[in-house]
Amino acid sequence: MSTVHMLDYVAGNVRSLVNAINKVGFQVEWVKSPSDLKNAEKLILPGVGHFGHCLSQLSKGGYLDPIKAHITSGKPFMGICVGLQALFDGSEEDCDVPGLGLIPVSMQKFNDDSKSVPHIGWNSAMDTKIGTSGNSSFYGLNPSSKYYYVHSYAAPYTPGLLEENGWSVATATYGDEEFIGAIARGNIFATQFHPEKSGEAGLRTLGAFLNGDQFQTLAPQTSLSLKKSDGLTRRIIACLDVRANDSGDLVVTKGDQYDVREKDGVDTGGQVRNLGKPVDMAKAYYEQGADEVTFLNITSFRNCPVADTPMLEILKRTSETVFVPLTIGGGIKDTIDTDGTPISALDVATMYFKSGADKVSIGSDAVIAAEEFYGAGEKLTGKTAIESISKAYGNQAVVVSVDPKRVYVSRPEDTNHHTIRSQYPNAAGQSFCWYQCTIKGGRETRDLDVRQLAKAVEAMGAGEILLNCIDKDGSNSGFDLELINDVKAAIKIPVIASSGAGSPEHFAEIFENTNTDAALGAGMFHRGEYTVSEVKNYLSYRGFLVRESEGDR
Ligand code: 1PR
Repeated sequence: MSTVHMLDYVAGNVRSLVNAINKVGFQVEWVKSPSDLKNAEKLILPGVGHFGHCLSQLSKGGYLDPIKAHITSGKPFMGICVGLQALFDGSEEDCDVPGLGLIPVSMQKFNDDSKSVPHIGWNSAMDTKIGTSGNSSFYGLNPSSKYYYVHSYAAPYTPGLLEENGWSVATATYGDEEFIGAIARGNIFATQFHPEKSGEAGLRTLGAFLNGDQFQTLAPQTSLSLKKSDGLTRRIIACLDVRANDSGDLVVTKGDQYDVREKDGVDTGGQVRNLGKPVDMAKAYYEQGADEVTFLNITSFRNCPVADTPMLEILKRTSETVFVPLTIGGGIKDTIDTDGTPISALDVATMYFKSGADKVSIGSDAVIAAEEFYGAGEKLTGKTAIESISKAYGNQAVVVSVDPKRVYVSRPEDTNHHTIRSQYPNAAGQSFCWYQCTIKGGRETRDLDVRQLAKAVEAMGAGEILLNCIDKDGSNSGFDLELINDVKAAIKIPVIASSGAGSPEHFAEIFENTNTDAALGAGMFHRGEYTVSEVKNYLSYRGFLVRESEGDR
């Protein structure tokens, strides 16, 4: 097998990249010291998180000059995400730290007046020359494919500026901002998106780089008239609630209002509902076109050492066949191992990232941290799980999963919490309600409302909110639109709507009536009532932009 050298200079989830490289027929050799770079023929520089931190780490480790020497020697070089940003002059994210200065542009933060930041999801990488100089593109980038991006800073695109100096550029558009999604010249190639998380389209691009396939002619039917409008698609996420069944095997389960035990049946009454095997089901959803897969380990690690939790094995196996982002939730908090050793939330998250997760999702611990945040007069301690994980791995790696329940009141003055006037009064005729946060899988309610939680965790550095709703969970009656609108209005980070999906129409309804960034389904997929592709086909028919799975074309 041919080899590619890779630099792992900051904590980052590189396992999925290694899996993707293996999948396209190459193996990774790690660069452990600057002198290893002399032996590198092909070099990949991945990167996540903070621009200044990444560049300072490279500089401190003595890597900057050997990287420049590799690039000037003409040997193949690929930068991914912050690895792309490193090639530029610098970034607004840290004005004191310069980039390599190979491309005379600086990264700017997305203007966040009208859109969620970070920019998370599937967007284009459209070669700017398509349609002007024939029908070819660089490194297999296809104008009708979508690629997975996650970043808050981007290189703004000025037509012609870089092309005049021999660069090939592919762009994406987020809201009204067009930015550089990929760039190449000679031996250099870099992508702002993550090819290893971009399904078949990403694997094609990675393979093209590794095989030195710089320019490719596109199929004649490739549309040259694709518009440069906002290219971000509506994200559809498949969620697998996983727990040990009564025989101790991890199974995918699903309940309603968080009760996952069978209610009737002579043989099944009281047992954990078993809907299938986690790895197989995740693969099936990937093949159906799920844009992300989320695992919620709803009983986290009971009775076994943290490092042996079977969930780690599930992630490892899943990440070998699923090339879209994987999120894992459940039990991410400071914890004590079965032998009494303390393990920090960051250590737990690190185990998950090393096993192939791209994001971790924090539930109960986020609620406790938010209560402490308000208790301390809205002061950050730097010590919470959210802060420590987002500092080490970047905000995009931290999702907060929220499990709220409606609490009705007669008048807003009857509570200190933020209320909404609902179109759906309760049986007592009360139409005001607030959304109360819960912990431990809904078993304990807390004196905190969902907006307070969302604002606190945004301040701590969470990158995304997974917004469940216990009242709607497993109901098949559609999402709680009022809840989503309430939370979206309070924060800038993306929100994933969850709980209640029962049909493709429910997904159209949520995208039409709220600004949610993504929508998640569980039971309807697990019970085989609809596939992810059926949901996407329906959304597409209704005029929403979705990523087609490559097999559908
Ligand atoms: O608190 O950090 O250990 O995390 C525990 C995680 O497990 C939380 O994210 C919490 O939401 C989840 N969880 C705990 N108990 C349950 C349960 O069901 N008994 N599952 C549970 C929550 C919520 C969604 C669900 C949607 C969509 N599941 O992921 O899949 O409601 O369902 P639907 O489309 O079928 O309506 P911590």
